Amino acid sequence: MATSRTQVAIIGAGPAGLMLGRLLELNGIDSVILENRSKDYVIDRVRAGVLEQGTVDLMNASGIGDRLSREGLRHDGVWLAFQGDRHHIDFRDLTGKSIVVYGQNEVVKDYIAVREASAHPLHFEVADVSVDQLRSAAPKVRYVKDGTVQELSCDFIAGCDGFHGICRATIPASELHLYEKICPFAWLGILATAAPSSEELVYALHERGFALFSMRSPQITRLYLQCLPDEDIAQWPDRRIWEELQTRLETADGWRINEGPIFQKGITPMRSFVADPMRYGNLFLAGDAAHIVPPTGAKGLNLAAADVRVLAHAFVSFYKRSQTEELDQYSANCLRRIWKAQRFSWSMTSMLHRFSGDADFDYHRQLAELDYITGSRAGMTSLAENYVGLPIETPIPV
Ligand code: RFL
Ligand code: PHB
Repeated sequence: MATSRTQVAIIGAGPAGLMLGRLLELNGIDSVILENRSKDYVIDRVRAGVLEQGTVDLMNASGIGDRLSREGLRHDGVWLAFQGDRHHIDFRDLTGKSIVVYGQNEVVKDYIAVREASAHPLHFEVADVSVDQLRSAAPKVRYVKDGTVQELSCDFIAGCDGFHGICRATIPASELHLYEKICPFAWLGILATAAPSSEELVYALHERGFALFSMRSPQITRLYLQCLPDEDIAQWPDRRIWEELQTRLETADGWRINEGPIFQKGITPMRSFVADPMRYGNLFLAGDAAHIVPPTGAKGLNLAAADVRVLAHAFVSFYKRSQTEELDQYSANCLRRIWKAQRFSWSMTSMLHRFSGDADFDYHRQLAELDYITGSRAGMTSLAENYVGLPIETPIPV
């Protein structure tokens, strides 16, 4: 068995692990990132698209903002569509802030490039990752790389290995409180080569269910529609997808989505999930390893970035000033923000989806909620300030 040592072992090369590795590197703290998938798989995985200002600021401060500022699409608002009308929520006017549309895979690509240009290791395709001695001052990570068993000793482990990772699963059940709510529906998402037909996102509630119009670039449209959680994608040929999207999204002002060849299709189950606390001994959980939100509020990637900002700040304060208070407060500090994001994501999800067996009463209540939100400056401001991202107190540690 080969042995080695680092200061922080990071499990997972998704946004959380990569962003953390970069912040540590900029502060002269050593880390090793271990990822069980291949580089291509990690880059090609299609996921989030909306970055809050706080996430954009983190990328800029990390020296990863060049392509983002060239190719990211700044959006100053979104549309809410129901009963054939589109209503604009003007973020800029209501909050002074905007969001940026830039694919998560582009974020990951940019971070991988800068990590690979650094002297800090990032290992893809490692197998059998396990973590041990978590309550000791020298936790261990074991893994297999190129057929050799490796043991990595460290001061801390950052569990950035997503919802299905091994880090959270290693914590004794008696030490964690898990909160979970499974949604009774899923999203069918597509990417199509078609110019976006609106400059901003459109969230729609239709009698037949939710639909979302989004984009990735001036040439690529991203669309979602609510479907059953056990839906068979084979039942959704392209023509059926377009017909359903057109029906749910069309508005009386004549707005229609542009169609084009579909080159990616997938079904995403939806849940809300929180693990509390986000720490066990010297293992710290960050991002989807600790929490999941339904994607309706576009919060998952942004929450991962916020966790990592707080965690990196706490590591810097430990290594530079020998202080442990921030590490001790990490979980409570993040969970306050996470529960607010859960609240917002759930309110968007419940306002915009048809629940199976919904009585007419509920549908009309949802329409009234949309009517209230879009007709009241207070309602619009509440949605806008949550959507653009609540302020993060912890400074970016660079
Ligand atoms: P990730 O991205 O899941 O990365 C975890 C990484 O860990 C690896 N891994 C392991 N590595 C080593 N050993 C093991 N045993 C391992 N087990 C797992 C995995 O291969 C992976 O590379 O978690 P992270 O970094 O916390 O990032 C979270 C975000 O990916 C996620 O919250 C967002 O994608 C959620 N999300 C959205 N978030 C937003 O902020 N805005 C959006 O617009 C938005 N839209 C979305 C979304 C998620 C979606 N899906 C598919 C779930 C839209 C969709 C459709
Ligand atoms: C996306 O573009 O993938 C996207 C946008 C907004 C959401 C979820 C996903 O709420």
